[in-house]
Amino acid sequence: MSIPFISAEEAASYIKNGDNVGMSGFTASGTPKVVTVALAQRAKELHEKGEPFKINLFTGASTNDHVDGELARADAIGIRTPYQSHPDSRKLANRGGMHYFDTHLSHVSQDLRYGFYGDIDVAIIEATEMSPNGDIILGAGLGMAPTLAQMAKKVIIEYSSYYHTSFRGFHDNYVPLDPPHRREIPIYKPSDRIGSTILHIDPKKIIGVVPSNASESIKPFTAPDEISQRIGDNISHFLAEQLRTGKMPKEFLPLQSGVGNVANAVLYGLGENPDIPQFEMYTEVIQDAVMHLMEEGKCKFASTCALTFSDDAMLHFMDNIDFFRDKILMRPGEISNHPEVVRRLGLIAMNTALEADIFGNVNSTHVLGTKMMNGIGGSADFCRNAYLSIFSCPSIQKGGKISAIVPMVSHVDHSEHSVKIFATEQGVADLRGKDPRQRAECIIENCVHPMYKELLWDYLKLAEKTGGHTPHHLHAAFAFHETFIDSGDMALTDFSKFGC
Ligand code: 0RQ
Repeated sequence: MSIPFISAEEAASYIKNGDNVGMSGFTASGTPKVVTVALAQRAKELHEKGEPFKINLFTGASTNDHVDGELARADAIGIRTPYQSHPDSRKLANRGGMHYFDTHLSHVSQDLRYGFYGDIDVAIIEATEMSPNGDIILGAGLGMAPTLAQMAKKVIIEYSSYYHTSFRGFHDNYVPLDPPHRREIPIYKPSDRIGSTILHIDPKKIIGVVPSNASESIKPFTAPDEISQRIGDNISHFLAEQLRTGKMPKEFLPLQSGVGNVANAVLYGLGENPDIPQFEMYTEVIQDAVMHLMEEGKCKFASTCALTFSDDAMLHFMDNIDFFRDKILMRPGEISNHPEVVRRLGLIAMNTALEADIFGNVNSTHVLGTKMMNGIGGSADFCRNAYLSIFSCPSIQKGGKISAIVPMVSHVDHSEHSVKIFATEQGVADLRGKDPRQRAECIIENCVHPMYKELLWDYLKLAEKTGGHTPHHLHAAFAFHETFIDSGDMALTDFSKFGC
């Protein structure tokens, strides 16, 4: 059966108002890059004629400007899940212009198969190789592609010729059976392959193939700043201490690391610490740092959902692809983040907070409790089930007008029950085995910026007057946030008006 080449505009014309559209990829990597631009244009033209046009958008994680950016600017998104990080999409969510529900990345494929969100009308899947019988080789990120290939009623292939060497052999396509037939996910070490290098799509469902030559458009990471470096050093010293004191197996354990500059700096910190042995990763994204650590021999293997390399790093990867062939496996997000595997392998999970409270509850998503930043992503898939869950962030933001440690978080993503270690550039709080009062003392002493230490001791004293197992003074618990809203500076908080 021959599958026709079609234009991006023709492909977009098959997508109808209200369709559930699923897309391959995870972060910018492996996501569509041309059909979505034509789709946004179609939406704008229909809107100009007064006709409604919005799709419901399901992806593996965040995407790129070609997906979230273009479609948000065209006001063409009805429902959005599970994660976004584009400024235009963030704005749309925060003004209530789309129904964004932020959910665990490991859940979304199975929730689709369970029928929670209806059918997938159209899937757009990036392929880097393809045969007429519908066998494809995916690109730099899988996301939900295997589930979409099974479920979608119609499929559009974006055929990328950007990569000059083959990705064949890097993917591990696998879809678990659903309850009550689910079996164990048979991954016992990060390098275990359980699925197929090829993704098969029924050729009868494929509407057409759209050529593309676009890169992932990922900007280079900035060199780690001093604060990120100090956070990285604090975490690597802490982990070396865990090894020395036998709280971690001497072989060390696989690492998971979130995205962003702090996460990149933490990995560099681990790479440079001579007391940290060679390690493996079981994670959802690998960034530039991991590629360098592999070349230096520090990182032996990485299981991931995507290669989130900057464009320059991706070219370097492609030029040296044979070196990486036995060191990287890309899996669907459902498997890269699977709680069963995370618990079995005993991961060291390292993720980032926007704010934490003195008891160790973490807010990773909502600025001042209301404004969505990105979403929970895969952070909870890992942190809840890890051997050691570490959260970190700079102790202050906006030149000190915001303390990242507050009396009570304004939104909870990761509760005190899941957060074992908290780190800032000031130091590390080991919360294991501590009751709420001890946790508060440990966090204030080790992690809070000197500008805010006395204020938080004052709050704890005030809260002690109310008592309880977790001491809080509910009238004063959001005084930091309220002071910031009123005056633009949390440091001006005055607890004396509450009787401190
Ligand atoms: O603002 O952009 O105006 O400078 O928030 O802060 O310190 O640069 O942090 O880029 O590492 O992102 C939690 C958002 C951290 C991210 C979060 C302001 C700050 C700055 C960004 P500017 P930083 P990062 C794997 C795992 C959840 C998902 C996850 C995230 C901007 O790590 O989305 O973990 N995590 N996924 O000034 C007000 C505060 C603030 C604040 C920071 N307390 N109040 N503003 N900012 N703290 C990835 C996947 O799942 C794919």
